Amino acid sequence: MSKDIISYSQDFADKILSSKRKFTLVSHIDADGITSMAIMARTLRRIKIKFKGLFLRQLDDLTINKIPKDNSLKLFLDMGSGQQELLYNHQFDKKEILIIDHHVPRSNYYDQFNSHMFNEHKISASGLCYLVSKSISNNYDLSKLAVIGAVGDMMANETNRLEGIMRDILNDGVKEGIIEVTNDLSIYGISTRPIHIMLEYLDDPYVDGLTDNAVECVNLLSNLQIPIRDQEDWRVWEDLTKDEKDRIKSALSSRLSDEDFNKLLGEEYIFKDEKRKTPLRNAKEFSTLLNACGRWVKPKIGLQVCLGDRDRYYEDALIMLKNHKRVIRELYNHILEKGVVELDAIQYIDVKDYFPDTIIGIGAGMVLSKVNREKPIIIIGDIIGEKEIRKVSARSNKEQIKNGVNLQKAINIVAESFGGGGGGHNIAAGGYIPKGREKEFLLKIDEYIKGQIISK
Ligand SMILES: [Mn+2]
Repeated sequence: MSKDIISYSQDFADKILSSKRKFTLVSHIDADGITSMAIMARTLRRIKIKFKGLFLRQLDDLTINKIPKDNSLKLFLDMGSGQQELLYNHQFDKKEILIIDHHVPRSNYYDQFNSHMFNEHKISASGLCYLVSKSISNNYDLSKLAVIGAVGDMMANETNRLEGIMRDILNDGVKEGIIEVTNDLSIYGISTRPIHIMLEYLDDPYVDGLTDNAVECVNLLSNLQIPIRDQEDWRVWEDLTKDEKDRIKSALSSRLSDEDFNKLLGEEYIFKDEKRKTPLRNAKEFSTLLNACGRWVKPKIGLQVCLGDRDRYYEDALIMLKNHKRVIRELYNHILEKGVVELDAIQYIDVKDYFPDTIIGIGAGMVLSKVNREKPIIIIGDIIGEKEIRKVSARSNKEQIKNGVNLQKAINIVAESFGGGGGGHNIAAGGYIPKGREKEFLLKIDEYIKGQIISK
């Protein structure tokens, strides 16, 4: 490595500062793309560089026509490194393109700041944008946006904490006094979900007697002498005292294996400058709000929230988030209404094009306890814009795994034998198969899982 990532980010910042052109920022519509756009927009505004913004679902043959043919400097965020040939073929000049990206670069025709050049694999595009921004000026406050993008892009998922250079970025936010790192339960909803509902919704790991069982969750809390309401409102995890939290944690740990219990623990990044009991209060919920805006193709609403709107756009974003959760709930009800088809070792349902492929795995996980708990569930669905391939999502549970089920292997091997692909974990996996071969695929995966159980 000839240069380290920090000094490279400074060189890259100089390229931005020395440009006399107007800017066009082009970014992706997910949480990482939206926060990347927000970081660069704020950075350029602070130094009075004019720019326009453009969000793209992806950069391909169709969408490239949206890139203006003008003399602006096009700064690509969270995309671009893998599409340099496409840009080149569309006659974009080397002088009018800059790229900040963390996807695998395909070539190096244009100037790019890409984490793969430094062997950094746990930094988001928002993290890279922040490094550039910090080289331009002391924009430490923007570290919060960088953290949201990283959490949204699942950079913290493997170890339940941000690592490497992303950790240094996190620490900038801590030093600024805007981020607090807690090492505690790390699950969705610590700032907004009433505690009994937070427990009821636990699905990874599934907690016997609590998951999907609101009555038992309320009972547990009353047995532990933890009030679920205060005078004004339901209490959320963030409202509890350390002692109350410890009591819940030990109740959970007594119901789970050490391995499963540890899955629930990890870091949460709390934003002290945001209102309590809102989805802006922690990185997981903030990034989910942005991803919901992206899935409904309204990234600009998310951007306005990142830029500070807490009024009209924020209200809209809350509606997106509600919609997102509602669709997941509809999928859940749809599966229960239609019912699954049972084979010897699996059960399945084809949800056609009724739901976005990005959420069918979430639905499969939620519904498993309501159908046959002894067999893995497989959901097949269409992928928007794809005619040739279909999405497959599979979910299992602890008991099935004890009996030998390993969905990661099953999906990976069987999908590949059909010319598709996939993977994941033993309890949850997903992949792609060619359209028209669903029946064969299901029969083969049924055989394969039968084999896993027998050979156990
Ligand atoms: Mn990204």
